[in-house]
Amino acid sequence: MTAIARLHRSELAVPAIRPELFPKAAAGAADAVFLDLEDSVPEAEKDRARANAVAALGGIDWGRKILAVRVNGQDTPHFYKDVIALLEAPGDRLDVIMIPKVGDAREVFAADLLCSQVEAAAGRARRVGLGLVIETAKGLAHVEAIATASPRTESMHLGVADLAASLGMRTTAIGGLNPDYAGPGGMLDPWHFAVARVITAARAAGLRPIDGPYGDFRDAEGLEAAARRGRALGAEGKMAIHPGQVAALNAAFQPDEREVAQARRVLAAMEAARLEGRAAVALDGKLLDIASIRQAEAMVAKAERLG
Ligand code: 1VU
Ligand code: MG
Repeated sequence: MTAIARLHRSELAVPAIRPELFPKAAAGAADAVFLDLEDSVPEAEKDRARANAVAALGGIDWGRKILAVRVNGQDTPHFYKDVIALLEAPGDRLDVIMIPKVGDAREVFAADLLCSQVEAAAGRARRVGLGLVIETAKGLAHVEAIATASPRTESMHLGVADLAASLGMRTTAIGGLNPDYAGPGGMLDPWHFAVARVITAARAAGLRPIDGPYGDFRDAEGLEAAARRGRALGAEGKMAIHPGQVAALNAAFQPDEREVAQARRVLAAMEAARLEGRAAVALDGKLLDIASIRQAEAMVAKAERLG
């Protein structure tokens, strides 16, 4: 099972209660946009936000972006209404339904079943995808089973604020470092375990792993550093909560020319080695072996996909 290869470097959150932001998000450079019905919408505004999102699916030109709507959680009275309204809406522009606070595989089966029923009843030809947000201790504990529970799933997303609350992490920040979590060499990343765990489960299931947002949207340096950390571990992209973060994320998750050129050198060196009947050689004083081919091919393939 491998999710459709889509460009997913940046994913901008847009509160569905603020429809005046939709055209700005559509015109911006984010690879993915999600209209949020969940935690950026007050309880009393849930119906209005849902109606705004439904109207925006066909009412706005979203270009080639991944268009997602984050519905309310399955432990709320809104979830089924959100899914039904989105899938009964005319047109088939919606790419992904994002489900927050996924706790175990049964919740994914239930969501898949509901989607299948509504799609069949509405005569939708195109199957909607799922984006699963891992942001609770329970979800993190079951992340591998969650990742393989439905063939609809395309991506897994780390939700840092809720995860911090659920794990009892002592912070009110959204992403970033914590001075209490410092080693002798300086700051350590308290999100490391969760990020690595979600990336591992997602990659093992052929899904796109998307790192959680960096809430301090005026701190460009902190965002850049957080994006580099996610990228270093294998994240495909990162959520943005402000349009000012999008360009930096697109740049961070784009393989750069030097990296791609080096990957091509690795492939050339390994091809030369193969012709000599060898599988382990040195390039620039460093070991290359057959695993190096897989690393380099993954990087070149991504660069080619991004054009
Ligand atoms: O220059 P203009 O006036 O034309 O535009 C403003 C503003 O309207 C626009 N803008 C956005 N456009 C599209 N999508 C957005 N999310 C968005 N945010 C702002 O950009 C221009 C500059 O805006 P600003 O600096 O004046 O920002 P505001 O003070 O208006 O808004 C800041 C917040 C953070 C409140 C806003 O960006 C926002 O609501 N972000 C998304 C929040 C969200 O969806 N949270 C839930 C998902 S993330 C999560 O779960 C966290 C763990
Ligand atoms: Mg959340």
